Amino acid sequence: FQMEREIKAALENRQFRLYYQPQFDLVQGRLAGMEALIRWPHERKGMIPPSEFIPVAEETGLIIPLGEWIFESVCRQISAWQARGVAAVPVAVNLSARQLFSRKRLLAQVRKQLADHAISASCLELEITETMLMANLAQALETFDRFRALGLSLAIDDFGTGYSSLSYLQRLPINKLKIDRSFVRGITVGSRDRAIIESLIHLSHNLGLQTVAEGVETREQADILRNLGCDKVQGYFFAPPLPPEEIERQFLVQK
Ligand code: G
Ligand code: G
Ligand code: MN
Ligand code: NA
Repeated sequence: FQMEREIKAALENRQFRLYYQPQFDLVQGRLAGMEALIRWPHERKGMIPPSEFIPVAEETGLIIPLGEWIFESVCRQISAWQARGVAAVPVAVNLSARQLFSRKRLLAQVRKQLADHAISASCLELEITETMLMANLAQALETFDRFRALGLSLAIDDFGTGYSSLSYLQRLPINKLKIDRSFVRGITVGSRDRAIIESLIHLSHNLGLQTVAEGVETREQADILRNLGCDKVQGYFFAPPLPPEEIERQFLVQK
């Protein structure tokens, strides 16, 4: 109950922050997108990792108001960047299962935020983990169809870790697969992880999907991924999740 109260208070007192982790195009080396990641700088406990409070927010239903705050903040940020004429790239937002279940509210919310901030749906991407997807396939299908109709782009997160029946890939209107970092970690020449990643990239491309490799920490990993034809990368080797001011300073150039 302690954590639940603290999450509520932190929402009311506007203590959450959104960080943004850049994604880069492996061919041109250009900024190609960003993933919004929530941060909670706690006055006494320091940074509380999302792995500690997102599950509590899920269980208690607080993920609904928290998720709304996240969408609102991301849309406000995109709009501010656009107003200042800095290069616009799509921003990905992580969705939780509970948000997926409250489809109507989620859709209404996203529509409202896009309208209020006068931004195009193509500026937003939604990420849903493969595990979540498989547990809620029917809901996900409906929700995804609606979001695609709105013009948002959709990505499967942590791909390769869930029990995926690959048949869902034909049925879902998705744009991207994010290859889980557990495969990237062991991707040396001749490794099994490399073989798996190579197959995932072929699979994605044959289905007309883009691939993003997560958790890229070394130049060697980046080079191998480029040679395998991976489209985009995200990871500490390129940039960690950063506050918006740092994103601007390091990556957003005035047009
Ligand atoms: O940034 P990182 O350690 O800190 O995030 C850990 C996990 O927390 C992510 O893999 C993701 O599942 C979850 N997470 C981070 N930000 C968000 C968010 O804005 N919404 C949701 N639902 N989950 C998030
Ligand atoms: O949503 P997802 O589970 O993909 O969240 C991304 C998580 O991965 C965040 O917790 C983020 O801080 C973390 N992360 C980002 N880049 C790296 C990396 O290069 N290595 C590792 N181990 N974690 C990373
Ligand atoms: Mn993610
Ligand atoms: Na992931």
